[in-house]
Amino acid sequence: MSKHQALMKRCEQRLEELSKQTAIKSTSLEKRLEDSGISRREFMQWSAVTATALSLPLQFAPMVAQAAELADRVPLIWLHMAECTGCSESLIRTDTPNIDTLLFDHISLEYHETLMAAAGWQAEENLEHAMEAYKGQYLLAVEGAIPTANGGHFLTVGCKGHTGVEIIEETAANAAAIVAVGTCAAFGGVQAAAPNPTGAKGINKVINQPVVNLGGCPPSEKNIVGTIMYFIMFGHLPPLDMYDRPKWAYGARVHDNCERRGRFDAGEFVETFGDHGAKEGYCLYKVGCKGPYAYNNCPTERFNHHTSWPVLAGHGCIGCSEPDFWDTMADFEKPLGRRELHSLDKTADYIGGALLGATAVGITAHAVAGIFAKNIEEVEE
Ligand code: FSX
Ligand code: SF4
Ligand code: F3S
Repeated sequence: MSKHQALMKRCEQRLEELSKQTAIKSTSLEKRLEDSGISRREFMQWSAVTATALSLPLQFAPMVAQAAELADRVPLIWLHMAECTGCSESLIRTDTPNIDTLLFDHISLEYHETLMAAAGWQAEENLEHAMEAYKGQYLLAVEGAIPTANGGHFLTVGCKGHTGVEIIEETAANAAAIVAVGTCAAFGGVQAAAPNPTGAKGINKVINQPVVNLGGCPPSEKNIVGTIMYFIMFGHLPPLDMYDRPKWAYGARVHDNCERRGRFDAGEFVETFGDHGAKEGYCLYKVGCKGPYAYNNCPTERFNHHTSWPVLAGHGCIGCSEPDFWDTMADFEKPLGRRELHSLDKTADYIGGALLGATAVGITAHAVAGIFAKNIEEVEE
């Protein structure tokens, strides 16, 4: 049996198992789509696009559709730790719900502090009930970093005053899979920026279980929903990169798929915001774009229903999907390589150690070739 056939078989078995389970929600996805004016044809198109985004062959499109319909069999517990809630906003804050946001309604969302109506003791009981009723079955999504200093007391949540560390340890213990939504939950994010007084950490530094990291501050709705879809389809986490991010979403650099890449290769750069080059859509490298160091699918998947992404909006990428980006990518509006010469070695160490691993920066523009040659040497060593 080929790998492709084996994967299809695994997906079919998983979907068959799910279809035998009772739906936790009473409204079908079909009804939700109908109520929102989304046709079956549009739904099938979405399934094909989602299969492609997940790096699956197109033959998987009908299974994506079936998995979306069966999402009401999968309980989801979504926790908020130290963060800004931008990750939830990325997914839900929209005028017209699309299929990604509808799917978030359809999945059995048992607990979500921003969205649920319950508060206080009632909320606490809902969480305890969901953890008990769906022991070993629920998908746990966590948004935000975990403060660990001072016994974890920089963050307490709920009327019982449990610390973030305690809540994560307890909820993770019986989760079927754990998703760190956003750079804060994955790597600590801005909360962990130097000198990190609260000892903020990504969740995989707090618990000893596999965690899929969705880098991005915030990650796109596609990366959140796609990861949930993958879990529904296969019952386990997707293939991951060196920072435990799904390869289907974080396998290429922002720079590799950027629509301004031709400008970069031609040596056409914005020199200052608002200049002639900015109006013409020149490359933003010289005003600090960190697309050459960031791994994410922002140029292809975009944000807000595929409307835009940072570079299209006119600002460089700040590398928000990378560990420690707050410290390693600053200044956000200056290139790393344009710092004072005496700091170049340090910069290259940062890039080599924290960001690029063994992958060299493939850069051809004459204007910056010298600066990057130094970085590439360091990276390849
Ligand atoms: Fe962090 Fe998510 Fe940035 Fe905000 O909660 S990844 S600060 S967009 O919202 O965690
Ligand atoms: Fe795009 Fe930034 Fe790369 Fe320029 S440096 S091509 S703006 S990602
Ligand atoms: Fe973040 Fe850069 Fe994408 S800033 S949103 S990784 S373009």
